[in-house]
Amino acid sequence: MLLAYHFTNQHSPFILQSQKSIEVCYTPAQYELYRGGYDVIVVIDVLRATSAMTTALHYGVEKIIPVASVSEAEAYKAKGFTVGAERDGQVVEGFDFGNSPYVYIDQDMRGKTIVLTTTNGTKAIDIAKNDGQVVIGCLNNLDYLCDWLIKQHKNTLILASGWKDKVNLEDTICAGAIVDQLLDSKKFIASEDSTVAAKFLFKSAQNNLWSFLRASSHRRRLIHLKIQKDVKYCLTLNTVPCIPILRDGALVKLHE
Ligand code: 3SL
Repeated sequence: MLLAYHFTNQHSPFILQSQKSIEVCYTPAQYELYRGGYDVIVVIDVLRATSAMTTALHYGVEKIIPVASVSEAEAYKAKGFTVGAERDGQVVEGFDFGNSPYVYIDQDMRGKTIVLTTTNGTKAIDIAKNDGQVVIGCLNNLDYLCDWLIKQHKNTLILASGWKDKVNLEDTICAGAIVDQLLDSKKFIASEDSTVAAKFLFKSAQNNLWSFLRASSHRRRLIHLKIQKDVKYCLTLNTVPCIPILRDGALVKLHE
């Protein structure tokens, strides 16, 4: 508790009754430790799922139905839906597209409903979908999302998608950037070490974000697939003023 107060409220010795929690869960594998008690769950998968979803809705896709498995995606495809599927960074054979944000920039997908399954991002959405209001975060919508979260002022969990249940650098840094803004507002408090560590990592990285993120293991994986353009896009801050929100099983653009 002492750490929490010191960490969050350096100018006041009191934790305000009205402060809400902001915490970070590093991977879907740790989610059971956090389940319950959060009103808002921010799912992030910077490379590339949540960056692609945010871009899709910003560029006019009407709805994204996220599904956890390739077999669910196949069932939608059989019904005539436009379906994207990615595993290990690559488009799954037989599907229309994978996980590149440029799909939605380069093609006109306005007004469409699409179905999407990805290695980690849609799995994270799936495990959290019944536990609170799920919204989507990434570096592309960072400030816009933080402003909205501060306005909501609710107990908030950031669920990083990681890589196959392991921690990853880009999601942790993005989580730390969100924590930093929410704590700065003085309306939130953090007490878990995962949250403190994410913020410290972001603080160490913030003036040299690109070099830090160059060390990310998933960036190296994606570079082998020759999609540097996607990586650069996903690691760029505040380019997309859009918050995807999960409503009735589909992600739609939040209209304030
Ligand atoms: O893990 C995911 O959901 C994807 O973002 C992975 S990839 O960026 O398409 O490789």
